[in-house]
Amino acid sequence: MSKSVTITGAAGQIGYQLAFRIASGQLLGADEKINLNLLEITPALDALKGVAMELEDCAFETLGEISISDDPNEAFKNSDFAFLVGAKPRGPGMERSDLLQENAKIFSAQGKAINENASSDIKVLVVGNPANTNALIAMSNAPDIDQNAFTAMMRLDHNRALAQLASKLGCHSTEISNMTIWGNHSTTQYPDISNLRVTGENISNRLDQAWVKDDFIPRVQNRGAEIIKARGLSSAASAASAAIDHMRDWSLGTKENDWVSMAIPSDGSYEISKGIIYSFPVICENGSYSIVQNLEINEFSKECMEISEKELLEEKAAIEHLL
Ligand code: NAX
Repeated sequence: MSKSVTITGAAGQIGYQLAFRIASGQLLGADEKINLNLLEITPALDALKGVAMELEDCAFETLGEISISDDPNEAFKNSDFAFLVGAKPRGPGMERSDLLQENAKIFSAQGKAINENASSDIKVLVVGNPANTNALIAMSNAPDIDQNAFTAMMRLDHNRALAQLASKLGCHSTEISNMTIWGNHSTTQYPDISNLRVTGENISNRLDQAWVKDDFIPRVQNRGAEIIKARGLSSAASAASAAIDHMRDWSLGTKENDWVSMAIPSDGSYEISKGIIYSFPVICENGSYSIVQNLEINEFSKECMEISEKELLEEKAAIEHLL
């Protein structure tokens, strides 16, 4: 058996990490052959050729064929998994609405190409920002594909939260479970510790609430900027790692007694408006995800969840004409 994996923006920072980790079997394990379809814009095709040459030079046991292209119709042909990483970055003097419009063009074309060419049970993860709204645009342009196939990445935020908590609590991140990030992949996201467990025990009441509100939440919300300040470049290896975590768990299932955060089409759960791609706590089983229901939402959480919902509704309004 082999699976076809498409990576867009494959010559970029995240793409360069992602392609090698996927090709080496870190997405689906050592028994599954991976064919890689790499998409770039025309001026980056030479660089992409170099990436393909390096992939060949790794002689990975799990890597089948590699194809490179600047044509989305080719790159999404029979695709089983699509990582939509390539996006237009914010240029000098560019307003947020311009950024939304520019990316809307890219993601509507890619949505159409997925609709026409991909495997009917493709799984799509949008990483390129503004990720949630880009996912909404791609989904709206792919009417023949199940809407739930379109997701956006919150796993980096989820993992960042686990790392901060592990450091505060003096434990390993794998001992922490039931963390949730609600909302948009932006600074309005809400990292929610209300259900947090350490080695199975609920400890949310034991965390200093001032630390949670004044330190932890803003730190997770602004971790991207902190990395840029330190590294001079935005997060890349951690973003690629989170993208693999997202797809792997979606395909192979989440850990028992735990959940993960994924931005998915809202079905109205927790009174979040339908028609936006919003991050919820989800459990994955047999290749699909479901929202964890009946969690208690206190006043503070409700307020934070609504702020991020409002931002996503505003983003949607700015590109409504393209849906
Ligand atoms: P880079 O600028 O290094 O790479 C992007 C690549 O995409 C470039 O090689 C570019 O040529 C290509 N590209 C642009 N338009 C394309 C198109 N229409 N088709 C195919 N390829 C195209 O950026 P990188 O650091 O890799 O980041 C990629 C995206 O991820 C950015 O939008 C970034 O903001 C976003 N991020 C999202 C995160 C998330 O958690 N959702 C976290 C990390 C990252 O910041």
